[in-house]
Amino acid sequence: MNTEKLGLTKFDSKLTMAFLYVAFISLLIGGLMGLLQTLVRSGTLELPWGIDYYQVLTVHGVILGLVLTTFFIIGFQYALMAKTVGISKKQGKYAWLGFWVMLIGTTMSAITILLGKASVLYTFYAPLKAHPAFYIGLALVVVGSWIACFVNFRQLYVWKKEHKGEKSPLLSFMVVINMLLWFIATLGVAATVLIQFIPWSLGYAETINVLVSRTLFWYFGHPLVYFWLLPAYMAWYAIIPKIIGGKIFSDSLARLSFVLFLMFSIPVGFHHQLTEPGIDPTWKFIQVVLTFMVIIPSLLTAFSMFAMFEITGRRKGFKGLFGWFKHLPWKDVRFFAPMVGMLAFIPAGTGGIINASHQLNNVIHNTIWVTGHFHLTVATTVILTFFGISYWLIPALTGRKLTFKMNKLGIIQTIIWAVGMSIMSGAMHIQGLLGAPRRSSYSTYGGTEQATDWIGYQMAQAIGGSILFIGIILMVYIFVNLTFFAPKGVEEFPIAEEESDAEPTPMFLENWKLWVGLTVALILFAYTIPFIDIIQQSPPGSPPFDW
Ligand code: HAS
Ligand code: CU
Repeated sequence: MNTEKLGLTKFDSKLTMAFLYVAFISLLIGGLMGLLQTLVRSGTLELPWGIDYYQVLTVHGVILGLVLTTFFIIGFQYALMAKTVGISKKQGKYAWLGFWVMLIGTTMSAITILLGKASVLYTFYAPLKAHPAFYIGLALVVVGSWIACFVNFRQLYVWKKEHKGEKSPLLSFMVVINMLLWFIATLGVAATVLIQFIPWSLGYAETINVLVSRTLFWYFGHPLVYFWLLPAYMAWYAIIPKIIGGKIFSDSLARLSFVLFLMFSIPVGFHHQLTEPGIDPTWKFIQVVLTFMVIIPSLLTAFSMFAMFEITGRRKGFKGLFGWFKHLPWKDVRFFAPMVGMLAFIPAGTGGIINASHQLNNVIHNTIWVTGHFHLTVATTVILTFFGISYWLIPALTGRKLTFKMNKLGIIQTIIWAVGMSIMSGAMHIQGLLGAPRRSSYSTYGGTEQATDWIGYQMAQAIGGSILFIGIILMVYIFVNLTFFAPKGVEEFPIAEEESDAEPTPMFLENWKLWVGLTVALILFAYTIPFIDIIQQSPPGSPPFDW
């Protein structure tokens, strides 16, 4: 079995593949729901058999935003950890336990949604009420993912004990940062689900404190987006250089940017609640400032990507201002797909900065602009990078080869994705500026002039959505091919090396106590006083709004 040669045992490969199966099945189901939504919203389709628009929207958001991402990320991270620091048999057993807990939880929540008992969207805002099994299922997914956190922490701990005084492999450091971020963030969602939603949905509590639940949700909801982004950054920093024949630009800079993400991702949830009454504007302002701090590590990342591309190109002898750019390996899908993801992140990140600007947020909040924003970030930058990873990871795990034909199909897939998303997300951004709401089914709004302006953009979204669905079918086809049918062979697991003359990475970057301590301090600073305020000043809790 060639995967053994790559430092991945059959056992490790099976583990990661189990997570990837769930991820790609989710892609297919969730993608189909997305297509249905754009068709309904453009007025071209009425859902048959009493299926409700908001039910479809919940499946879409939960299965793509929460299930696909979490499963792909945890599976990918296990492969990175196995490859860089190793995984013991015992750790592997716990990893499987986590997988099953997550899968059982996912299935429970999925059933409630499919039965129409949980059409509450992926943010499950109170007072919309779902069946208790929906919340219990979500709690299980979180608990399962915590098992993954502790397995990853343990893996690095054991490695460190055996390699005293050495710095940890970059990718294992990044995985541990991402899992720390996830663990601290999910405490918020676990608290609201366990203390508020489950008792309330079971009928033990008559009312729910809406503002507390939303605050706890966004305490989790913003770091959630960086939990999606950081695995993509892992590939950008440490894998793409190898694919293009270069070296890691700076190990220290990469670690610093991850540490900054850990510290600044969490105390910023209020930028999703800027229009909400009940939160003191001073604290909203403070969290907006912190949001601008969390932009810095992305700017550091952009800088190191450009530097790495240019240095690699010039080293290969390509001259002129942009010679290095033209000569990047555009025909290698392992590079091309993430690169298109990076390019998309330029407008996507700019949109994020607009959202975070308090005054501008008033213009776009609750409009479909926001939907456009997150389809560029998570559904383009992140997912195209995940596809880019899949082209080498799956064959490396299954002992197969990425053939010329599949590489070409991957390039076509990427182009289809870029075109479909430009149309769909572009139309969403413009329509949002024209005031069109997000999270809403088709309506003519009584034929008002403003709503008439929106319909053309809805059509464009349906066209973009249909193109994207073709992209999804292609990607699932590639997944099946790489898993079951591609010819046997050895596919490289590309991990880049550092520049040989690089300055040594300062050891304080691995001072976990310092970083976790600062993270907790920042969270306490940003949340304690406003949270006390929210609890003390809240209006009476809300009874459920049950469909
Ligand atoms: Fe966001 C809403 C602010 C990034 C996802 N965001 C959302 C929602 C989602 C989401 C899902 O402040 C909706 C939640 C809901 O359902 O209500 N977002 C930001 C900011 C950033 C940001 C400041 N978001 C993301 C990422 C996401 C994501 C990443 C997913 C993965 N977002 C907001 C705000 C809202 C919001 C408000 C609430 C809106 C509202 O009112 O509801 C920043 O992190 C962005 C920083 C990024 C950059 C870009 C750097 C560029 C790079 C690429 C370099 C390219 C290269 C290519 C090297 C500054 C790194 C080379 C090219 C060559 C030509 C060679
Ligand atoms: Cu956010």
